[in-house]
Parts: sequence; structure tokens; C-alpha cells
Amino acid sequence: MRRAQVITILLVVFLVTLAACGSTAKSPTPLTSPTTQGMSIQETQSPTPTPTATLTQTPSPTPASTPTPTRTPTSTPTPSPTPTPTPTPSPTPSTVTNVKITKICYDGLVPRTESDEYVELTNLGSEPLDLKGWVLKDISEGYPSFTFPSYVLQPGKSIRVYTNEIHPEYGGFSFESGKAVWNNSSPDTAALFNAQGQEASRKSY
Ligand SMILES: [Ca+2]
Repeated sequence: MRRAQVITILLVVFLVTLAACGSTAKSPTPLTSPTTQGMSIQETQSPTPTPTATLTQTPSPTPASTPTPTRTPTSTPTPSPTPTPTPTPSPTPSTVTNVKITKICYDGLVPRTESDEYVELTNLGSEPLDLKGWVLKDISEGYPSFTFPSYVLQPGKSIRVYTNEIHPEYGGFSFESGKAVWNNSSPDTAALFNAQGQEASRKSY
């Protein structure tokens, strides 16, 4: 029986020491600490995905930079709308008055037909003038009328339009009328019109 008591005592002592060692060995608290570390890692990892969401918001403000380049094209077109100050090409009326009817020889020497009647025109200006399209007309009767071909009348020079004769030294122009054009008893009026139909000269006798 002593042996059994000794064994039990030893067993109890063993158990007590074992329990003591178990209490000391039961410091598996570090096992919990790794779990808390794991938790802390998971917690530290969980906040990291949120900043990626903020990164997606950042590209939206960048398109605001595009409206600034549109200012430059609008400023340039304004300075060039005033190159049209040329509405003064009307010095032609002065040349219109430069060619005048200077003489009307209404009393011809040729019997009955008076083919040698003539109207004389003179360029009183300082520039040559092409008489193409100009018209000499008896405006008292309304006829006849003579339309000039292209003929340059030099300054100071004269030409004649005969009733029915050709005189090259005076231009060689003729009404080619078979009867007298200019009355001897009652005065007639001759008028000269330029190519635009404007009256350039008028003369009576
Ligand atoms: Ca006559």
C-alpha cells in the first residue's frame, strides 16, 4: 500500500507539475497573436483597395483643359474686312466733253443735194479718244444718224461727217444721204453721243 501511495503521490506531483508546466506551456497566446497579426494584415489590406477607387475619379477633371485652345482662331478674322474703297472710277464724263461739235457747214455748194454739207468734230482734250460707237445725229429731224467705227481722234485734231462725200483727210465719214441733211432756212441742231449714249455735245446754227 505504501507503494501505491507513493505512486499516487508521485502521480499527483506529476500532474501538478504537469499542470504547472501546462499553464506555462499553455501560453499559446502567441498563437492568437498571429491571428491578430493576420487580422491586422487583412485590415491593412482592406483600406488599400479604396484608394484605387479614388484614382478612377482623377481622370475626369483633365478634359477641362481643352476649351482654352479655342480662343486663338476667333481673334484673327476681324482685321481684314475693309479693302473695298474703290467706287470712284467715273472720270469718263470729262472725256465726254472733250470732243465737241465745232462747226456745221449747212449750206452746201453742190446744187440740190448739198452733198458737201458737213459737221466738224474736234478733240479739245489732251488725250486721244477712240470714237468707236459714238453717234452724230440731226436731233431736229430725228434722222439721219451716223455711228462711228473705231477711229482714234488725236488731241487738237478735227474730223468731218459729210452729207454724201468722202474726204479721207477729214476721216472719210459720210451720212451717205441722197438729199440735204441740214436745212438752210430753219435752223437745225446736231448732237453727239458717246458709246454709252450720253450726250457729249450739241450745236445749232
Ligand atoms: Ca443745207
